[in-house]
Amino acid sequence: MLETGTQTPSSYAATNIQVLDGIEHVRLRPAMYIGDVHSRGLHHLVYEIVDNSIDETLGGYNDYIFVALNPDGSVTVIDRGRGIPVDMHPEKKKSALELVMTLIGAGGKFDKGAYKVSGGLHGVGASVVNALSEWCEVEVYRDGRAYFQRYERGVPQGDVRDIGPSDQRGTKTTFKPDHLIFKATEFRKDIIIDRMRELAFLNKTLSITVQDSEGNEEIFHYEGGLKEFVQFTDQSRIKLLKEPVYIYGERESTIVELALQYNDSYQENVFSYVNNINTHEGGTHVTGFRKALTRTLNAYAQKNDLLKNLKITLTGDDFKEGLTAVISVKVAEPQFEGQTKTKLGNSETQSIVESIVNEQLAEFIESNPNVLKLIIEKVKGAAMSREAARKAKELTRRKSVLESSGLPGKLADCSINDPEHCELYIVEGDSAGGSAKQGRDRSFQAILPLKGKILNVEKARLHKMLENEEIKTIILALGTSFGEEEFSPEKLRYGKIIIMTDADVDGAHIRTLLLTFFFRYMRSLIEAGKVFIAQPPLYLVKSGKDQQYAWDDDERNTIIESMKKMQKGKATVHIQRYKGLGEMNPEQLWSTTMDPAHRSLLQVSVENAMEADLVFSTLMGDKVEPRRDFIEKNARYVRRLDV
Ligand code: 0RA
Repeated sequence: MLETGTQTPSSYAATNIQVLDGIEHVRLRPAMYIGDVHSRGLHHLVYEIVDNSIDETLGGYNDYIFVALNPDGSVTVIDRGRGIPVDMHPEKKKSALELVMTLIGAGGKFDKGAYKVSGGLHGVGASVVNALSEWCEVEVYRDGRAYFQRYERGVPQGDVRDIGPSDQRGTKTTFKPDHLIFKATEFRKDIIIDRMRELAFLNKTLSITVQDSEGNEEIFHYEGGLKEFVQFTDQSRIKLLKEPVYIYGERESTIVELALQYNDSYQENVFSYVNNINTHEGGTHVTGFRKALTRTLNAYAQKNDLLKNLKITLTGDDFKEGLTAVISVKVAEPQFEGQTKTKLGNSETQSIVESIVNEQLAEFIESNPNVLKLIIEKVKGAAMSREAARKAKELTRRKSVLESSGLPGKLADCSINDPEHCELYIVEGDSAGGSAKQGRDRSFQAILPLKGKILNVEKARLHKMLENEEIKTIILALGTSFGEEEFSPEKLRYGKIIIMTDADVDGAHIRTLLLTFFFRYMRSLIEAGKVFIAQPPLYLVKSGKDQQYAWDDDERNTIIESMKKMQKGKATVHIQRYKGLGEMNPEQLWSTTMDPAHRSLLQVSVENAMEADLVFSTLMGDKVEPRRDFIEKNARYVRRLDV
């Protein structure tokens, strides 16, 4: 375009319009940028800012991140990187800092090195956080000076200012999420800590300090990196190897890091990351790892004559039992695929991972023959039980469980057929089941009473589970079938699966058993938001004809107070504590816990698969000590059991 002296919208004015348009769009459609405006999106703001500091770390310029949850609801993130540049952009006539903070999508304009993350929702940049904040302040420490700029709802409140000398280096960002945008504005320390711990495991040179609003600090720094990650994940399990196997390699600008351990459980836990992003759906890096693991271990087992008495060949699945592994790759241009954009698609990554793991695992085995023996023993056990299960299956068992078209006799099904609108209540005990059957709206609510405790799936192999009556009943009622290949979530007969147990220790245990089952074997139902926990009231407070339900102690006390005030202190208030669902009559159960117009349900979500795995392995595993510790530490939170 020709520049003429009379051209009116100067490039300065043009950037301003661009900025305001950009900010307006982010504020109008926040979900497009950060996923949602609830707790998840809120915490995403912190990750966005921290991601920039992580980029500096990946470039080799930073080894420290400080995250503070401030008492006023704002968050501060500090790093010791190079500091966001502050010099004037020659055309836009604005400080680079201002552009980074206000131009939507400007973050990518700077060369942040080869490992700029470009996946899914990540990497939208500081400008989006800024636009969604009531206010935001940035300080940059560079070249012996400190610089400052403040923004309100994304708009600069003055130019970038030099605020004096500084002997530091780095960037400090403080922002307060806008309550006009966010439905939830309270940060949860545990959620922040989970992610910061994960980042510290994934970047072993990094030290991350998290400070809560009371000033308590926790430092996350793991010199062992992924090795310590695996140890942390397996803390409640009995380990097979003294130390995790650790592999590191670089090829064609791809970095591959991996740690693995075997434990005495039957579950497999593989966590995978690409550029620090959890790839829930796996992808080529995971495929490459599995192929190399199976191939190398198999080859060495043959070579060392460890399979001589085995009449069947080992399959990839046999190597999964009791495996815990974390694989982390750094890829220059990751291609993310899959439903949630968390599956790596780069085909070259598969062969790079495969060859690095093949080579290094071989080297490791050569110098640690005992480790090979231990693993192969375990894998042979898996293979033999697979064979036993296959034979048992052939003997009709599988047919009766999974292919019979009938519904379980105990199920009181609903009358409409549209799964979208149907609900399945899984209820503890026959008496509560009876109340639920009478109280329900039978058009769309089905009731499945459970006898007692279901099997602890954390300690059982697949074919054992199919012998368990309660588990069979649940699978049949759901209609989804079950097992790695057979599970068909699209056949689910209900839109909501609601777990309804007593408000006592046994109830909590049964609920945890059921959640363990769903988490380990039907996780996609949880991920699709289909699993819920019913919330029966804890108290019935009565005074004369007035009666009200309370869901916790605070609510109970408020009700008591208000009843006394109405009736001027003369009232006798009667409080009934519900221990079991069976203490409620069908009408009460309906009106408090099952009626969609009045009930409240907890939706079960897997915020963090690693953390959820830890909870289940601790609560349901073999080791007693960690379980006791865990229960003591978390006793205060049991009311909010969100996985
Ligand atoms: C672009 C270029 C340079 C640094 C950064 C961005 C940077 C951004 C953030 C955000 C948070 N912390 C950060 N640290 C650095 C390098 C400029 C140079 O060459 O010095």
